[in-house]
Amino acid sequence: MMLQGWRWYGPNDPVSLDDIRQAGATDVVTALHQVPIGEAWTRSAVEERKNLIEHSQPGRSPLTWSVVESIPVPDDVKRMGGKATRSIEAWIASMEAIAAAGIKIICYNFMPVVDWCRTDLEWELPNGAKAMRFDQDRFAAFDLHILQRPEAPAEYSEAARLRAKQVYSEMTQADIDVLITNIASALPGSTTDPLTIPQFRDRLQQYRGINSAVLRQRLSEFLARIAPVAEQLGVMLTLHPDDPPRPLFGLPRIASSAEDYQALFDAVPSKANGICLCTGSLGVRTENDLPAMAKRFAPRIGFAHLRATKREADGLSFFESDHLDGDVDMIAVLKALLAENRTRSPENQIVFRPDHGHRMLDDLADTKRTNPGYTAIGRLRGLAELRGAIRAIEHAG
Ligand code: DNO
Repeated sequence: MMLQGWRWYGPNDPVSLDDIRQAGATDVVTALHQVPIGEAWTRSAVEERKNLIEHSQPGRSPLTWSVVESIPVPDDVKRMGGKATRSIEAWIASMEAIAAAGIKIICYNFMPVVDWCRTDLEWELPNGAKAMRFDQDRFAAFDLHILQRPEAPAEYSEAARLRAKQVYSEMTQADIDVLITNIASALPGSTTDPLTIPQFRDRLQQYRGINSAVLRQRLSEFLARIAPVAEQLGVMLTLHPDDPPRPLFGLPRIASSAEDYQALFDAVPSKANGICLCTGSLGVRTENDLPAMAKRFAPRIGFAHLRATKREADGLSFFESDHLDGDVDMIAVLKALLAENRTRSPENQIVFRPDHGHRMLDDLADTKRTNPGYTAIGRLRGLAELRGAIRAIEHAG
């Protein structure tokens, strides 16, 4: 049985631990979100959070904190690699604190400047629920007209520039402010700093000369430091794919395809070097065959985000669909993960979580505080669909 996980943002999350239990999840995925990026997590802070999750309500169905998502990788590591000594040492100290508490899976990403990126957080679906969306024209409007990145015009076709101009001309100041917040201010759970537009421009400047080969090298240097320690501690490091899986703002992204992951595993063969199989992120790229990737990288999968996205007509825009109804063949992915699990011992089973649920039913109330994509009800629907599919596959043998 795959372990059913649920991302929890900690004591301030409007979704409670009992909500998680009622959704049927057993494994909590969380981080010490209150610790500033680059600072080491202490053993006592990790222990305290673990106690809160596992022992705060005696008699309740047990929950286990099994995955840390994420220890943020500070910006200087992406720019300087192995030379960012202090940041790497702090990262290792956090990993040691986590391992000391018995947590064995760590999710991280290596996206420069912006973590996951959406233009719309409340896009209405035909059934009245709200989904997150990446609209390529709105994104280009931000890049060309709000950020006004000097190299941007040369990177879009003339038709794309015209569409972006049109979209921008129809935006009110309030629309512009929302777009800036969505893209630059770091969405919940992000591992990058919130930035103002001037800070954003400044950050991009600092990445001059960092192409994909250099960024790959930086990631290898980082892993060369952390993987041996992880191996010793019995920790699996799972690299989350780029979201969306392509370069943004002229910045390289290097965890977007099967070739990217193959290059990573070739560069650092350590068995601690793993993947967080995020079907929603990778699924945005047409050539990513997710069932094939799940099979090819099976032994390296420590953790999975089983959500689905649906590409729109332009091939670049997409929205978050229902978990079983996106572009990805979710049933085939589940079959591959279940086959891998059968080869593993009970303590090494893959943890998966539903992801980016819709805002729906009672969560639509104006008074309801919800984190974008992390509503209780939308994710409960996603998890229930996945669980049903898993049971059916297992039953069919
Ligand atoms: C968004 C998430 C990301 C993810 C990090 C992993 O919903 O998938 O914030 O946690 O990129 O490090």
